[in-house]
Amino acid sequence: MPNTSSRPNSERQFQRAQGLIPGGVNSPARAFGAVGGTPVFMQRGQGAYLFDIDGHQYVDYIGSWGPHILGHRPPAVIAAIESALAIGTSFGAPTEAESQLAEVVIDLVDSVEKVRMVNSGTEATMSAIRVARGFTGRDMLIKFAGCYHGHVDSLLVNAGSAALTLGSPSSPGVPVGCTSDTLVLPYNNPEAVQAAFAEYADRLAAVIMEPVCGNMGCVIPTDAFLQTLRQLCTDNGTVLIFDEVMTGFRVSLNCAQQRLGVAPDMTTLGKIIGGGMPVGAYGGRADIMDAVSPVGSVYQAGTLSGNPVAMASGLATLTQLRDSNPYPLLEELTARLEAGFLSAAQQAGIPAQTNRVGSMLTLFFTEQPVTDLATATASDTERFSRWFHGMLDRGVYLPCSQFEAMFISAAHTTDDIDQTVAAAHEVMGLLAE
Ligand code: KE4
Repeated sequence: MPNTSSRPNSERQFQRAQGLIPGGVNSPARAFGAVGGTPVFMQRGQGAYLFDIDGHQYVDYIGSWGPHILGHRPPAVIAAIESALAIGTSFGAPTEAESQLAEVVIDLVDSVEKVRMVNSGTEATMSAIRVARGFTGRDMLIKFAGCYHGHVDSLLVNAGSAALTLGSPSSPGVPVGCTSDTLVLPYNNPEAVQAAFAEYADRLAAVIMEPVCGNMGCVIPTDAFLQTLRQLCTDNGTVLIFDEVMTGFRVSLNCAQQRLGVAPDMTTLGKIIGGGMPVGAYGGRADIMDAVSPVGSVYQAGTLSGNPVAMASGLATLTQLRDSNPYPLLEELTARLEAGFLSAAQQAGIPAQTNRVGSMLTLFFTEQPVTDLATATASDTERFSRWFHGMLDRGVYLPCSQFEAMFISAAHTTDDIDQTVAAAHEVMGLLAE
């Protein structure tokens, strides 16, 4: 079992970074805030592995928070990026590459008839909401507690004090007016959705949700929840937005919507669509998407949207996923890991639950099934922190929060899984002490 616990260079670089960048990181998720300790500074990635600046190797179960479903530096993706670089980086003019990626997205995501490229998942969800509001002429939104859709003002919102009271900002800097049209409901609660539509139907522009949630840890929707949402949105002309930034091309080549059998009106994408380069996208029914400038009057724009290098990376990624179909392997490897974690917890007498869809997996330290934010936050986060560091010190790089999903890639091997499970048995034994 490797011992990666000594990381003096990461300590030094984190000290330096904290004087230059807020918290020393360019995204809070990387700051180890939920687990304590010093973030690991990485030197490079290759296949299923990350290598830190202290010379340690880790089996990577974050994959840059989702994009690297093929592992780090898949040859075809790197070759495509290098070819694109040979002819330039960005022109601020249309290129064929944008149409090529759009064609693949429209081919793979049945509910998407037109699509607009942006540069991040946040841009995708922010734009989709604006389009839904412009298309319907309505202002109100429904989101669900525990779902995260990027740092969009109208979605950085706490649930109202009572079930059907409108939300309040969850971050300083978000004016009350930005969230006063947002209703926050419990996930997997069809009755709450029915009550909200009974109260606000003709004011609701959109419902936005993670079709499989990854941001309270992995939480799986019930069929009743999904069917209720779909029917009420259809009956009331409310736009159903599936935020597939995490699940898109992850839980199936055709996204969560195909796996769940529910077609949204709009879909947002990110992460895998860029293959590690900055790409987001939003798309959906043509009548809705034609509301977007310059066809319609809903404004959205971006200097680097659809830049050829990012398009090449995304196109090579989706092409390889379509041609190689790694999904059966991903199911098998992730199921093996899930079984190994549960077995290790059981042998150590540690209460644990797992939720898994495809190669998205979360191990919760709790006795009860996790079906929404309330049951997720009942997990033992102190025990999770010890689990995280115990695994990290044994060369296993897990998401640094109980409320994230871990990801397996097509580059992982059965050996990687079995070594991870062996480390899990050691750490669970320590947790039981
Ligand atoms: P980005 O703006 O980070 O590309 O995407 C925002 C976003 C939108 N929708 C969903 C379902 C998401 O999961 C995300 C971003 N996910 C987080 C991790 N849970 C990214 C990690 C980070 O913020 O650094």
